[in-house]
Amino acid sequence: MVQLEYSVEEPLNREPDLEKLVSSFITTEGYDRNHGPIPYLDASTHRVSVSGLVTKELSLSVEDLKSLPQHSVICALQCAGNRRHTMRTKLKEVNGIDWCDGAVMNCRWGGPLLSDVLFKAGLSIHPEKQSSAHVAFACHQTPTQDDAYYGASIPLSRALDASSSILVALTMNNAPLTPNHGAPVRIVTPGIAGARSVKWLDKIIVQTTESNNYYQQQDYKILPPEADTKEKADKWWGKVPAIQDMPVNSVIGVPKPDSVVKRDENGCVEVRGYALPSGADGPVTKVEVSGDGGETWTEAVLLGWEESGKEVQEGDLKWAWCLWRASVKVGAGKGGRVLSRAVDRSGNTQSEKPVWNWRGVAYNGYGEVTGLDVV
Ligand SMILES: Nc1nc2c(c(=O)[nH]1)N[C@H]1C(S)=C(S)[C@@H](COP(=O)(O)O)O[C@H]1N2
Ligand SMILES: [Mo]
Repeated sequence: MVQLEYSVEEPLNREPDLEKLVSSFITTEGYDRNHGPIPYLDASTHRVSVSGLVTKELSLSVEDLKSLPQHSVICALQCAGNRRHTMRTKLKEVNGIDWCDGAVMNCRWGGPLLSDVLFKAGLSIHPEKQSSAHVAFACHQTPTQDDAYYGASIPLSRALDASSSILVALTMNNAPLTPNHGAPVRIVTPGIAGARSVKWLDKIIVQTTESNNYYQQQDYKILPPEADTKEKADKWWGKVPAIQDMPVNSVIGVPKPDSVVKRDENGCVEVRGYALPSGADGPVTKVEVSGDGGETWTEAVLLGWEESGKEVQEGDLKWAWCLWRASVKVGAGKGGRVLSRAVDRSGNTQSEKPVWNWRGVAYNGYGEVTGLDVV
């Protein structure tokens, strides 16, 4: 029997304090998102099978995975429900955990490339089927809130592309994975919603269809606004694609909402936050802030890797978040508000008028801090 912590009824879901989160380029204590209990697996006996449309089925131990070439990637891993609280409060009530802006972490992950693991198994798939095929990941160690297991899938084309840096990860920040983050092995999908980064991985399957799991089929999808009741949502799940790439985003971490902020001699306030590129379109190239409701914008300073010490190389930044700092003019008085907006390498921008969706996922309206008492 696998030892479990937490339960299907009450899984561990928590996010760190935002000010702390934006104080370091590499996140040491990230958020936790679980749809069931946390299993404590034995790394010495755990196995990951590779099956489906492959020429040779594999059953890999952690040692086998360590014997493949090891890669590392710094990437932001973000729950698609990050910022749901803002959608709920600014637009309309949504369904799901009330995440504020902290359901994201920027870590260094290590392990073999998924593409190398797939190459080792060899593909046995009709060329015509290859472009629409998927790679499914699963964890059958425990049931989840809505299904008998946890599963997800991504397009095979993305998985086979070594430059997409998808890892069968064994380490986080140069240490073995901890149980809450998926020990001994998880998938890490840079640029793609956290829901596809399956923890406690035990199966990789090459298949012609998407994962059948609840979290691929009936959750983590952007339903159209007309799907505004459970009955209507149920009609839409099968018609809307599963979220893969996450959209460009930015968030203000400092000052905190409803806090007292002091202006400098120029009438400016110090603001700090993080910004995320869209999918594979990183890095973030520009962040702007506004202290007058979007009339005028001031460019922020992007902090990048220099802040995090020599361990990080500049070329590492494609999948990473970017921390930023700005000094912005804000009028004195109560009810002060500052906005932020980011642009990535491909020119993707945040939504000025974000659209409501039933599950409150992939919110990327402007970053915003409100209720400031500006003195
Ligand atoms: N096996 C399993 N993997 C999982 C989940 C889960 O509930 N079970 N949650 C997913 C979701 S929705 C997210 S956002 C990330 C969260 O990863 P973290 O807990 O390490 O932050 O893990 C993903 N992988
Ligand atoms: Mo998630």
